[in-house]
Amino acid sequence: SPLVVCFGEGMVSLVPALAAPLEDSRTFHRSLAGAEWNTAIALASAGIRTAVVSRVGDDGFGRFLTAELRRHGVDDAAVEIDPDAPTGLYVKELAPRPDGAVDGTMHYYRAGSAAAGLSPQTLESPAASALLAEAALVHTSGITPALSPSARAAQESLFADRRPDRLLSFDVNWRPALWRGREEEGTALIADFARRSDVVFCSRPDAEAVFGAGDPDRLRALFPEPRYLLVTDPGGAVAFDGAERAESPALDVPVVETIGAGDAFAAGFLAGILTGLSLAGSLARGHRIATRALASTRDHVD
Ligand code: KDG
Repeated sequence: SPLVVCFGEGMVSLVPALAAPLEDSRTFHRSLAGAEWNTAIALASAGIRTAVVSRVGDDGFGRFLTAELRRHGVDDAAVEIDPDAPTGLYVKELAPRPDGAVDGTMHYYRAGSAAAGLSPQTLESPAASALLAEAALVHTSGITPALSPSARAAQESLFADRRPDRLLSFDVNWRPALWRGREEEGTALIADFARRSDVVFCSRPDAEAVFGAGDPDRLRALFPEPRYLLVTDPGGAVAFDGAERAESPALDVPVVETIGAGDAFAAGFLAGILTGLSLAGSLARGHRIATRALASTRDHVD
C-alpha cells in the first residue's frame, strides 16, 4: 500500500481548562499539535501507511509526541532526537466573548526548538532517505520553511528532488506570527512552493491574506500548476483536479475547535486520492474527517 511521509514540526499544545487570561490559568490540557503531525495521525487513522520526518528534543514532551505517533500507527523511525534543543511548544490563551463564545490566541514557544534544527541533513539520515525513496506522497506546509533558514533549506531540497512517482502535497498554513517583519518574503516563498506541488491546500482566509484572492476560481486562475487545488472555507470546500471542479457544502455541526480541522481535511482528501476515489469522493472524505475534528475538542482525530 502507498506510503505517505509528512515533514514538519510536532509540538505539544497546552490549552487552559478554563477561559481566562494566562496569568490566571492554573490547569492545562496537554495534547499533540503541529499541522503535519496532525495530518500524519489522521492519515494513519484512515488506514494509510504513514511516517513522519522531524526532530524533537530529548525531553518528556518529545517522548510524549513520538509515543503518540506510535500509538496511532505512524512510523517515527525518522524522528531525530536532539540532545541540545527542546521540543516545540505552544500555549493557547482563551478569552470569553460577551456572546458566550471563546476567542483563542496562540503563543508559540518554538524559537530554537529541535525542529528549528531541521536541515537538508535530516532528509539524508538512513531512516529518512529510505522512507523518502519509498514514499508515494510527501506532505508538508508553509509552516516548515518559516521555522529557520536550515528548515527552509531542507524544504527547498525536498522540492528540488522531484521524482515522477512521488506526489508533493503542500498545505499553505499561513502563520503570520512566524513571518513577522518578513511577510513578503514568506508569501513569495509559499507561492513558489505551491506552484511546484501536485496537491495544494489553502483555507479561504489564508488565500486572501497570502495571495489576495480568496475566491476558489480566482485562486485556480492564479495557480494553474498544481494538479489538485483545494480551497476550504467554513461555508464549504472546493476541489480542482486540473479543469475538473467539485464542491461540498459545510456540514451543519456545532464547532468546538477549528484548530486542526484543516490538517484533518488534508488527510481525508489525500487518503481519497491515494485509494483511487474520485475528486468528489476524496473531497467528501476530507470533509467528513474535518467535520469530526471541528466537533471535537482534540487537535487531531483519533
Ligand atoms: O494546523 C494546526 C496547527 O496550527 C497547530 O497544530 C499548530 O502547527 C501549528 C502551527 O505551527 O501553527
